[in-house]
Amino acid sequence: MKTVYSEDHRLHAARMELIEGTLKPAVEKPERAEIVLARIRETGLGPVEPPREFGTEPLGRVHDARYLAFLERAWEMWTASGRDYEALPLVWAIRGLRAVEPEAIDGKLSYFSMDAGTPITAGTWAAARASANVALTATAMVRDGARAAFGLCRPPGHHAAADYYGGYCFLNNAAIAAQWLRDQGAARVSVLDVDYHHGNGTQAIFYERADVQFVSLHGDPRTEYPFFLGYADETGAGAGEGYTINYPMPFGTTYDVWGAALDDACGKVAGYAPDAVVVSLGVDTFERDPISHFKLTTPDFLQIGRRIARLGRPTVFLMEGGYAVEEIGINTVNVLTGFEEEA
Ligand code: OKP
Ligand code: ZN
Repeated sequence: MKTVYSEDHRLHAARMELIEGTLKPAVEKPERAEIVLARIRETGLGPVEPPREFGTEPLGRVHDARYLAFLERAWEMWTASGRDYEALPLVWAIRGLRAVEPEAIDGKLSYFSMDAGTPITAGTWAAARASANVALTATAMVRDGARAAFGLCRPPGHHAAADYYGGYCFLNNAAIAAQWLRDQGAARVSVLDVDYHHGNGTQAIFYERADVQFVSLHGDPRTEYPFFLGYADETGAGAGEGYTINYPMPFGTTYDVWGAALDDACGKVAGYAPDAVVVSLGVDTFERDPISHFKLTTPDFLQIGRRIARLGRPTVFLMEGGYAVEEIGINTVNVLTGFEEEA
């Protein structure tokens, strides 16, 4: 299958990230995408192509205009107020406080974010735009008849909602892709999120809709980020009732349990009969991922690809997380080659 890749992801390179109470070198770093790209070239998975420019219209179909305006100007406002290091928020409109957009950039960072672990840098907006174009270009390949395509997105997207960023995500690439497919005439689209973390942003965007199904396998939010979404009793609301399906699993989960959940999830996708499937492909379920707690092994990732292929649907794979830099290439490409073997 073809891969879509842009070097512009390098424009987003945070030095430090607030994690576990300390500033540490960022784990969501450019090497991640470069190692996946190197593995694609090494295995001969298929051609690597640059993204096309889709403009801001497809972003506005998913994200609020005020949020996009904030993202575009955040760095400029941050540096205009005298700072030249990465921007982080520090206070949130928790219960009882007023959720109104402040004037000052420090307040805006808080208003439009969900955590303090997602730095904004000089190139964040450009990199996030390129990442969305990567997703859309891969999606257009599938719309045009390809069985599958891989968007090597960075930064990732699934924690970003209509009007907030977080979890290393700014624009929700999978949601933008799914919405674009709908706007291109697909009747139903499934988003299958296999990243270790719950895709809270994608869920929130489609929660009250029946035209995009959201199915996610992830670390139980009782004990894992993003903590405040991803429970099994979240099943959609209103017209969307029944179209969100969550499989939270405990620390230590191995492929016997995870693969059974994937099998069940694929049954739900097949029952929905989507015109296309968007896979939020995180490989942070890997046993040696530095920030995660599942125990999938390198060969397990081949099985994931094979199972998804058996859905027999046009499929867009979009890169989300995965931080074991040594193995991220082999594990990601294993999903894609597993898919191709079975397709
Ligand atoms: C992004 B993606 C772990 C801190 C986690 C945020 C994780 C974002 C993951 N102790 N901080 O879903 O891979
Ligand atoms: Zn993740």
